Amino acid sequence: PNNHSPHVAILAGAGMGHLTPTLRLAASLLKRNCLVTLITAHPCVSDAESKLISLFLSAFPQARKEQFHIVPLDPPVEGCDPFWLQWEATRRSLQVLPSLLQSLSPPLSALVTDVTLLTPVLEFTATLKNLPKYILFISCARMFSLLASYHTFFSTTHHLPEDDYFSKAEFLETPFPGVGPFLKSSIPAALQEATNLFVSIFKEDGKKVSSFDGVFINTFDRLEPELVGNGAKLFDGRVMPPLITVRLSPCDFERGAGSSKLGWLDDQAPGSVVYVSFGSRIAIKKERIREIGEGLVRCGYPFLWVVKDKIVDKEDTALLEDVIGDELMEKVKSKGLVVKEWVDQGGILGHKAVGGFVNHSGWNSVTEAAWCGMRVLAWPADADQGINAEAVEKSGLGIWAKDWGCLAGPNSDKMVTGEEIGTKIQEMMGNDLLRLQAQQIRDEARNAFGDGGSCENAMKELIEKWKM
Ligand code: BUP
Repeated sequence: PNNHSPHVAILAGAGMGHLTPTLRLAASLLKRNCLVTLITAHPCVSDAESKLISLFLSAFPQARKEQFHIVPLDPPVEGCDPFWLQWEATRRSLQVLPSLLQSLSPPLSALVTDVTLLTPVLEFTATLKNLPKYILFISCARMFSLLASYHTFFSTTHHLPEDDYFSKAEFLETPFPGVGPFLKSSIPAALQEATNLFVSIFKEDGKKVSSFDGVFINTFDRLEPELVGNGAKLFDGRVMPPLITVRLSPCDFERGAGSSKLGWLDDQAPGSVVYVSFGSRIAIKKERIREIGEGLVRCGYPFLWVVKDKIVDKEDTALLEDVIGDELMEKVKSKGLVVKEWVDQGGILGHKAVGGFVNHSGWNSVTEAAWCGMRVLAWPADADQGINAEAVEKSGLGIWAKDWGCLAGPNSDKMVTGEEIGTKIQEMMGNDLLRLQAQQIRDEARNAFGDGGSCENAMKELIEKWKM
């Protein structure tokens, strides 16, 4: 960095699905000679988050770190997702932001904020008039269109009144240009309950996206052709911020966070292994975990299976045997590798032995699969995952087990047997067309993000603009 290096502050949000792409963006800016100040909340919800921040800071000693203290919600809210609570508590703890940002030297060229913090960030930076502000959107562009248009769903001139809007419609038409209707079942469950805390955040923040100068988003044309490059310029009488597509794929500093099971993978035949992981924060019921195990035993392919049955890793203390049961444990041991720990997903997806990925379609996982040309069997739980699964299916990256309902969460009562799971995995692993499509997607991703590609050029231009 020199005098002409832009200085970018990045405000991180809670949860590995948010922190991981945030640190990848920070790493990418540092590698492009920007000065970066990372702003994080203290304390983090999970151990995985604290560990990743430390790994990042050791790998990039030139990065600056600022932290602010979370003021816990008063009165405390019981029984709510701890990551949502952290988002809400963070929103209420950002009064420190103006003085913190003003104290940074050299003066900031830009601020990038996690998508969960939009309204308070605008409020607390209102005095910093000339500071360009960007959103880091950690999901797909289609989900962004839902955020930007969500408040208009309830408009009484065109739609049903709020209370029965979701109970009456199968599809939700969005007025957002270029975006087809949403399947009601793909819309996050929380956004279908008029009184949910998340609804008010989403409505309030959705109206504000147009106050930002741009949206960093990890997607590319082949995954979402109807949105990337054709992003709406105008919507609801507002000028929409441009979508800045960025490649946020696994970085070297993440490697130390978990094992990549290299020894075991090296012994497996190329393309033979099914990798199974449902992200960092989905608690799956024991009965379902056991059916998944039965399915893996039946599918006939070796597998690497990451088991998780608690939302927050600090509470995930049960022994693997107790979660899946001794009998199943014996069966799975002879056919695959089952672990209950953080793994190096980037390393695993890039290993030549791995031939398919069964996952919940968290957007980071989907884009990591796309980057590695790995076919996917999507079994979404909730949140944005149904909308992400639509992109998996439409782009040809994978198949979506739609008739299984939700993997976990409020609408996950449907019984899915081990036999069904095993058959569906065989369907994915035996599908050569899918394998080729996934490889094509990888090649197109590399073109878009490679030197001279459209995304790379846009990023260079932006950094030049920050220097002015
Ligand atoms: Br679990 C696990 N190792 O063992 P998603 C996850 N990851 O590297 P989520 C590991 O965490 P949200 C593990 O590669 C991805 O980058 C994985 O993000 C990494 O799902 C990230 O896929 C998980 O978006 O977050 O965790 O459900 O709810 O925000 O989508």
